[in-house]
Amino acid sequence: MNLSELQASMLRIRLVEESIANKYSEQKMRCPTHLSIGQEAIAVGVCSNLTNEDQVLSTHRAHAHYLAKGGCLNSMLAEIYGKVTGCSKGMGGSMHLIDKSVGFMGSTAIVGNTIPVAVGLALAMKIQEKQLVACVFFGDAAIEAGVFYESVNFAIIHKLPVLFICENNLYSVYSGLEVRQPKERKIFKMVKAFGIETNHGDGNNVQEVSSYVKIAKDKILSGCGPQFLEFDTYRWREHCGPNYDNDIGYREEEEFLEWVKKDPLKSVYDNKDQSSIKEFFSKFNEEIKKAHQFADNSEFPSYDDFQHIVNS
Ligand SMILES: Cc1ncc(C[n+]2csc(CCOP(=O)(O)OP(=O)(O)O)c2C)c(N)n1
Ligand SMILES: [Mg+2]
Repeated sequence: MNLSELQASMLRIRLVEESIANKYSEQKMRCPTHLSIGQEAIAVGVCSNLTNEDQVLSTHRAHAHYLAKGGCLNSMLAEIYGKVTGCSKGMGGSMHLIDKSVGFMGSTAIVGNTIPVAVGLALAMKIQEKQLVACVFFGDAAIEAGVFYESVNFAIIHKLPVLFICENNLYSVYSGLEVRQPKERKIFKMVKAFGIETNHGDGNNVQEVSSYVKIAKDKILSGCGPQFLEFDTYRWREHCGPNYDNDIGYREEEEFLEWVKKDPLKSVYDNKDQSSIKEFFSKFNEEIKKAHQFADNSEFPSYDDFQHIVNS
């Protein structure tokens, strides 16, 4: 992807998430919703290097990953509206997205939970001698879960084709890294000590993310084993929900404003009046409006739909 394609993909994700935030108070979307506004460059920079057959796993904050991998927007919004046309038949909500047709293998609410699943998928790829990569996104808090260590260790020992992507947005809900980990610790350095190649970059610079991922993916496919990348970024809105929450005391407005200056979409918003960029805004806004209408007009799952899932 060239720069304008990367920017367009980030803008589409931003506008989708802003539409969710703007419409959330209508009370038609009733599931918890974790927005990744401000973090779009990692999803797009990573997924722009993946093929349809490469597989991706994600977290509770999954919208950007799902969309960047090519997941169907109608099915995502219908899922958030709890409708049967949703990607999990309306029974999973925002945190349980899946679109296997594009290699988006799922997201779950339990922190760290999808890391071993990615390792398992990579083991299958290796056994079947496929030239593919399994990529798993997780936050800075997931490295505090025991399963992270077991999974990375297994992937190293078996030289599995896994790309571990740590989105370090400095917080786990309301707890900053400074109250969770020793001050001097750098995540990518600690993980390197396990015996895996790691790297660290600016997660708000889509081209930088993309170039680190390209190198890491080439290494995986040439048989060097798993790779771990940590990218710095910042979540703009509250941990869960559509609002800003800088007033509640766990982080400072100044810190937030510093990160807003580093908006991954800065160049797009700075040129918003240019006709080519205006076209992107209107095209995506139209698509998003229709997707909300699709979700709103769809049916809720029936008891039979539920029984079908339970029994299948
Ligand atoms: C095993 C487990 N522990 C706690 C929670 C509650 N919880 C949900 S999201 C979250 C924070 C996750 O932080 P991070 O992994 O850094 O992702 P971010 O929300 O910052 O994107 C926590 C603690 C959970 N879902 N699962
Ligand atoms: Mg975090």
